[in-house]
Amino acid sequence: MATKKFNKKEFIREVKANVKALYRKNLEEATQQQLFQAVSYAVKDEIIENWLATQEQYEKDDPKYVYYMSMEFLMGRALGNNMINLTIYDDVKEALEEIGLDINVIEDQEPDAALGNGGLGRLAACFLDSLATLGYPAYGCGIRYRYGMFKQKIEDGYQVEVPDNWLKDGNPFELRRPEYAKEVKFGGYVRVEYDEKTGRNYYKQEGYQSVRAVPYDFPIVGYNNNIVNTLRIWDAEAISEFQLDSFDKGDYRKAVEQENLARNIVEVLYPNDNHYAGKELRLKQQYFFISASVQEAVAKYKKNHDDIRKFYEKATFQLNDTHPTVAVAELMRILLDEEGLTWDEAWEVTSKTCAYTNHTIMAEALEKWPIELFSRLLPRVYQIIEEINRRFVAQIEAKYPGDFEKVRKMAIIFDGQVKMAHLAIAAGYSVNGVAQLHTEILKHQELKDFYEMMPEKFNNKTNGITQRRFLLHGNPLLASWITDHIGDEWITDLPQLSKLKVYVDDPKAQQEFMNIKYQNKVRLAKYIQEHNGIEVDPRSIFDVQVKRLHEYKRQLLNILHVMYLYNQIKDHPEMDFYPRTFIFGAKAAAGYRRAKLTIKLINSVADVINNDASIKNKLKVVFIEDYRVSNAEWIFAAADVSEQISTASKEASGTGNMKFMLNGAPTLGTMDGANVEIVEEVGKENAFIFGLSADEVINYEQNGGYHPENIFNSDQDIRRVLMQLINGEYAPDDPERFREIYDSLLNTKSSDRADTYFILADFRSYADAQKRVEEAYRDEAGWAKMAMLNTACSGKFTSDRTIQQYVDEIWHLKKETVKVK
Ligand code: Z2T
Repeated sequence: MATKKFNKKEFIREVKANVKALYRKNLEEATQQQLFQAVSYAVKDEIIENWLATQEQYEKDDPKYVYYMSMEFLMGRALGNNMINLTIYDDVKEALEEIGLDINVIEDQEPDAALGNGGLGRLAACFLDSLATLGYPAYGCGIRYRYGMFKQKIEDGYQVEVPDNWLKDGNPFELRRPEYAKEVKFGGYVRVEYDEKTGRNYYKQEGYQSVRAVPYDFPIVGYNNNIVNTLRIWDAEAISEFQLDSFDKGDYRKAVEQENLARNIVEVLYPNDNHYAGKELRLKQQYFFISASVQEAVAKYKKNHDDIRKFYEKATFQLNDTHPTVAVAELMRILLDEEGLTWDEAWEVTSKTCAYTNHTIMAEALEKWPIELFSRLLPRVYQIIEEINRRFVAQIEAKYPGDFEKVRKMAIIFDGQVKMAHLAIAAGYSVNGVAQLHTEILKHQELKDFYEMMPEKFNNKTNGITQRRFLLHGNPLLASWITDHIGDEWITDLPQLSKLKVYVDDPKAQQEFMNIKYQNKVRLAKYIQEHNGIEVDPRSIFDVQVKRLHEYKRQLLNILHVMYLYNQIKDHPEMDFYPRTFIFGAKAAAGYRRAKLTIKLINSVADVINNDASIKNKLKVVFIEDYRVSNAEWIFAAADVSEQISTASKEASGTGNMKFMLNGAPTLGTMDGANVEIVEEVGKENAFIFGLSADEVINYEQNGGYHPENIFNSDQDIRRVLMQLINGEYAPDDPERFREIYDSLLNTKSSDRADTYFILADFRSYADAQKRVEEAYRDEAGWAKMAMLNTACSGKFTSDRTIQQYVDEIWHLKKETVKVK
């Protein structure tokens, strides 16, 4: 099984040769960026043989593939991860040292591949890692955005978005594959022709515009198993003039339009997490990569098979939320119009191929396209969806005769809109949620009607994360400590971490464990000093909330509590208070005003508190600029406390919670998403749980009875904090600045109920839980034990387990093995 042996001399020679060939320079003259490129090409060389061997083996075995269809792949950096999975990290490190290079500096030159927003995109990346490591044939299918998630600058406390030109220096790991280019058509109209011979109607799209989809392949290296799968992301190019239909030759206006279409389509990732904006260009992006990917999947199948009616035996499409759901109709179109299947034949194939994952119950995230837009952009695909809807509605009516309510609630097309979730559920063979609680809410609340009609489709797949990136690479000190104690099998079998349980009461192990945490805090403190210019004390409690900024995630609850603590310390300077550093990291969607104002609030509170010498460094507040995958690895490793404080029922799963746990940070959180399962694994005595339950929240939402103003009136600490939002305490130059936030908590004049996310309802119990954190931390041995237990009990949350469950219960793939020649 082991990979072929690493040859240090050869590797060094290759790095030198690459610097020459790429930049006409010697090592000494090259910039760090150029050295990064040279090293990466040398590592790519190590990958290529395995990549070839894997694809050859697959070709021979003719396995079933999963196509993981996703608008987002939040990959982060590739170099470090590839070296880790090739098991050459330490070898390369040594080789580089020999020629005077620091592997950390080299790795730091690589821009993150930030082709995603947050949890959903990072989940896709973890899944690819696990698929390759477990040896399952898989393609990631997505878009090669020219600009990924924006870079965040903080200016005067406000977020400023800077374009992420991640490809500007060239991307060493990608491979352009023009031989697999596909044409994707937009607009025009559908002409129907009746064929006397076959007695069938034929549908042809005419007067359309088209773009050329050109795939770029990224290697996905399995851990120590010679397997290399492929992430295939599509770039858009203009159809060059000599490829135009003879009909269109000389049509200058059309040529220009098609060029613009190509340029716009893959230009930039929409920076919205859990929010649907309904933009036409977004639908174009969706159809663009889906049409190209489905065409490619069908073409690949047809190379070795002639009965397209058995397509589903060799391919399954996992739809990462509804964003790729147009795949349902595109597959139908190809089967009907290009492969000549009957409707029933095509439907059988499609409904045995497509499966759908739901990632949120937030209503504002639901994709509902206006018919006008949809049918104008995708006229033939729309016709097909109309027919799917007609038949589905007939099914509903047959099952619930006379119940028009059911049709109203469940139809795919209704009220002038195309409802993508309904399409995905009606057409797919599986519907899954991403944590137990989330799946229960889907079955009994959000998707109740669908669950009642087709319960067999519904299942849960609790999310997971890859320990290769978030422990082995991100926390090398802890990784090697663990390996010293229980061996290294945890790298591919995370539940083995439970073997650490025998050490949790051992004072020496406790000390070593906490010493590693301390060193990671020193590493993060340096990063904060360099990037934020704030000095933090690694001996203070590092209390961390890093995730996208969203009202339901309640960063506001956290910072209001910081304001409350500050009041306490000012009022009672003699009070015993264990020094705390509150660390935030979060990007707000560019158009999400209230989220951006919350960032300003956090930074304003930080300004006041960090510059108040009277509190003697008991409190620090840090907002880490440009939170992203690469700095996340360091942040998780350094955290003492994991803030997972969403309003119960709103966070489908969360995955950051799992990364903290793996790195030994107990959860301070609500009973929401996967927190519920984390507590189940580690025990509630090793977490700090507070707040309303999901049932209580849902009950308030459905029956009313929540009155935040009563809390405001009866709790003077809370009232004081809220008043500080509007008395200029944190905005002396403009006391009205945070009025909107104050209003959101108390005023019903906005269209929503006041305090939509139950911040006042949960404030006291949150403050109590924070108090328990402080008490627990004072007990050094007790805390060390709790931290170690979190790591030891995190085995369930590997994405290897999640992927194995997808394979066993949804995809039914067979494991491949690859021997290296
Ligand atoms: C996203 O990151 C998530 C859900 C979305 O619903 C969209 C985006 Cl961009 C459309 C997140 C969930 O909020 C989070 O709870 C979950 O852990 C993650 O997806 C992966 O399932």
